[in-house]
Amino acid sequence: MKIVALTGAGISAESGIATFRGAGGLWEGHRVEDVATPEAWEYDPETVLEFYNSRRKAVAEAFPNAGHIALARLEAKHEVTVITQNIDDLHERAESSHVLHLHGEIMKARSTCDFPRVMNWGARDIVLGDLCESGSQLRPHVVWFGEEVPEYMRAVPIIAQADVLMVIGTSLQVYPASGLVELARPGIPIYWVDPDSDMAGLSTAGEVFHFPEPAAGALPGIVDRLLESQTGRPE
Ligand code: BJW
Repeated sequence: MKIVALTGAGISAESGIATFRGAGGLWEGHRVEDVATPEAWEYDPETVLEFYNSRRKAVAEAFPNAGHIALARLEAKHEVTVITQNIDDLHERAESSHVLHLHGEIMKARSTCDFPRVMNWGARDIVLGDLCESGSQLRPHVVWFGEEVPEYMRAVPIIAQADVLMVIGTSLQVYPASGLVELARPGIPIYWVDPDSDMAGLSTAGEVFHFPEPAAGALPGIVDRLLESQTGRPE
């Protein structure tokens, strides 16, 4: 079976990485909407770099949790793609083989010249004065509000071909990632794993099975059943 997991900040919450919205979803008083924009970068790049430097450090110190590890285990029997909105590398460190990052990767840096180059950067800080070969300032390789989401077009056919979709730890408040769920084929099982029960963002023709639990608790059992299942349904 082709299984696609669309993940958001909630899957990394139990690894100690804060979510964006709701309790704890602030960074020193900043909302992500105020810091993760090209305008913020233009007017106050130092604050933007500090925001990402502190988050890069948090990611480097974190470990994949039982949720990330369970998803990787699914590959023993199924063709699995993880489409994540997260910029952390916890799916990769849990050994998921096919991970598509819609909103970029914090361990990479990108030049700000006309033909931007992406480079592996690792856990160290990016500071003003870190330049690419052609002399432009480096920035985190992430997608800010108002910027295009280049990986979106790669995600569309992957979702559209899924036999099973898992939607894990995302509020589905950010476009265009939020619209991907609507592209699932009618009737396919959709495992929605999120302690929040507000279905406002979840518009789909699939058959939704809600697990209102933290991902690290719920996913190991769900994965065990999917490894046994012939139909992909949680019977
Ligand atoms: C748990 C849990 C546990 C907790 N276990 N679960 C007005 C209307 C509509 C759209 C727009 C509008 N104005 C502007 C827009 C467009 C804008 C947008 O959507 N804005 C909204 C805020 C309204 N989008 C854009 O600008 C995007 N670009 C764009 O649209 O370009 C045009 C385009 C058109 C067509 C095709 C392609 C492009 C770019 C969006 C970039 C978003 N970037 C960020 C920052 C990235 C870098 C960084 O990380 O700093 O991405 S914002 C932030 O939100 C981050 C996340 O990936 C993203 C989504 O958040 P997520 O993952 O859903 O987290 P939360 O915190 O919201 O939810 C966590 C969930 O976990 C909750 O449900 C909890 O209950 C749950 N949970 N513990 C399981 N233990």
